[in-house]
Amino acid sequence: LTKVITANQMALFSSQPKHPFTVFVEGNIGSGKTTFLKHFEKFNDICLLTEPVERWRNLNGVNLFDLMYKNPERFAMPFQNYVTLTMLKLHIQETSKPIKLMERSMFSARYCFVEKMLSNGTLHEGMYHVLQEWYNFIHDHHHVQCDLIVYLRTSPEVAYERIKKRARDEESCVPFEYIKDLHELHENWLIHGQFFRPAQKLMIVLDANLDLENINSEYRRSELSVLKPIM
Ligand code: DGT
Repeated sequence: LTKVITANQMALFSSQPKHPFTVFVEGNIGSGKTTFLKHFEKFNDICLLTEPVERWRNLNGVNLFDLMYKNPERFAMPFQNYVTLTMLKLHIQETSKPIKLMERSMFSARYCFVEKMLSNGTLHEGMYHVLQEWYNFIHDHHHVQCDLIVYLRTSPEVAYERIKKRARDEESCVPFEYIKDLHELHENWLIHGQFFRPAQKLMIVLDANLDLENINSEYRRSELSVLKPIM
């Protein structure tokens, strides 16, 4: 079979950078990742990839996200499995834009959430090891680009207040302790080097405790680094 490629498709293929400059936006729940991504909507050269929460909420009519919070012993494992798949799809998603800005990554799922689930007993050791095997397999067989990490650093108190204020249904049962532990896990991973951190030399840490009125100057502080390929 001969595949006919139109002139437009040819132009698209040749203009696709193989590995766009890729930025992961990381930070605790409630640190303002979504607002950060919105700040960059005005730049045409950026492919913005928000976290697939809506897909976790509706997997053929099943709200896996809610089940993970309400019945973690039973649903943490399938949930993390699905998070891995949906994040991997974003990691390998191609774009013709020179910059790819992603909300979170497979790494925060692995080094923050999965670690937390192991330590609080939600994930049985056996399940944990199955997930590790998947992460190692992906690491060995897929190229996961990362050129820069933007860490939106908050205190757990501020993150918790924001979570309470926005009041997502599924998160109503999240206790302060969970947010505090997730904060420590982000710190251990991103600041203290406990786990592998992609883009070893390039990370910007922003003060994400600032309120909406004052956070813009922090966001602007990151523009030079995020927009580096097109400056
Ligand atoms: P933002 O904009 O910084 O306030 O961020 P959020 O809260 O919109 O996004 P994120 O990724 O911090 O969290 C969304 C929800 O999904 C939150 O309830 C935590 C949960 N979540 C995200 N990734 C994972 C994961 O890998 N495992 C588990 N158990 N939960 C996750």
